[in-house]
Amino acid sequence: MITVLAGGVGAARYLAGLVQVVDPAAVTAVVNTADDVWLHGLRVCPDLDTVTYTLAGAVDPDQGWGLAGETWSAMTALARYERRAPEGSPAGSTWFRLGDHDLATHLYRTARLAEGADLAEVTAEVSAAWDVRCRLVPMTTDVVSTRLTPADGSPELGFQEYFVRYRHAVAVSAVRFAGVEHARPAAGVLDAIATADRVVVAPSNPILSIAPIVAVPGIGEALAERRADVVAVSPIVAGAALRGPADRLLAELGHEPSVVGVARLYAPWVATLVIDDADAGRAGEVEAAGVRCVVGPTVMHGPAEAAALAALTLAGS
Ligand code: FO1
Repeated sequence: MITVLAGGVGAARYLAGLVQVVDPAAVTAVVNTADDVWLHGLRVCPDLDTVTYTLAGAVDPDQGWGLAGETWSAMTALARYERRAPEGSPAGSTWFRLGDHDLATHLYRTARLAEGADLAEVTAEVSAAWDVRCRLVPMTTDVVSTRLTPADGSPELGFQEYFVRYRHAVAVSAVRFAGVEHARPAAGVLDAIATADRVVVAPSNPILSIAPIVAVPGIGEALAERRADVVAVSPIVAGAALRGPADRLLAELGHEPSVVGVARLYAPWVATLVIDDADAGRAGEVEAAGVRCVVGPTVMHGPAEAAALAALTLAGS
């Protein structure tokens, strides 16, 4: 059994590689939900949906999120009302684009949650509807929301405002996960960590995607207990994030934006870090941080490289 801690696009591509080299039924993905957002009365879970659509072979390959061949009629129609919404009302806002077909997922999820189902049940239903054979589990069924403090003193931002509305161009002085102190791991999460042959930390943003999962009370402790079997893939290659703001955020929050910074951050609960060939010269510093270092090709240009990376993370298990 393999358990994977997963954020969005990088994790989804890693998982698509993993299911080429192991039986999908042996894989559990514990997925970040702290970038979830409520829009137009709907619960949107971007990381869960990105993983689902990618494993279903239905994701938009260029964006890495949303559905291939998507249409945008609802967003176009909504824009008519956006112009009429009172000042300060988010009603009708279109800065976060929900495709017509993707909307069906949010309609279904929101309806089931309103009926009293929890997010873990709904996630299982949604992934089954897409014929995904891995088990996808939200990190928690409680509400946890990433909030970012802009360095210029302006008001705190929700994750998607920071990420999408302001295109992560805002310098940040602090990140918190509102509600995490009262959150409980979703059913099956602790067991999946405790019983896995290997736990893999996917190449996801350490601050925005992995830290919220580890911050759920009980999950960080469970990982530390399995430390010897926890392998992470660095999302930082040659000092830069392959996508998104991970490198800038690490620096803004006082961490070195490099494989060494990632190793220091993960060291309490990760025994092995997989770094890219481009960073081979820093393997000694990774090991000096107390983390065994494996060097290899980590950049997933396509399915073949994703499968090879997955095999590298499982080597020796
Ligand atoms: N990312 C964007 O850059 N712009 C969008 O309008 C946008 C909409 C969106 C809708 C559904 C969904 O599942 C993901 C969406 N994303 C969008 C991606 C999302 O912001 C990121 O994948 C994650 O939250 C970061 O992991």
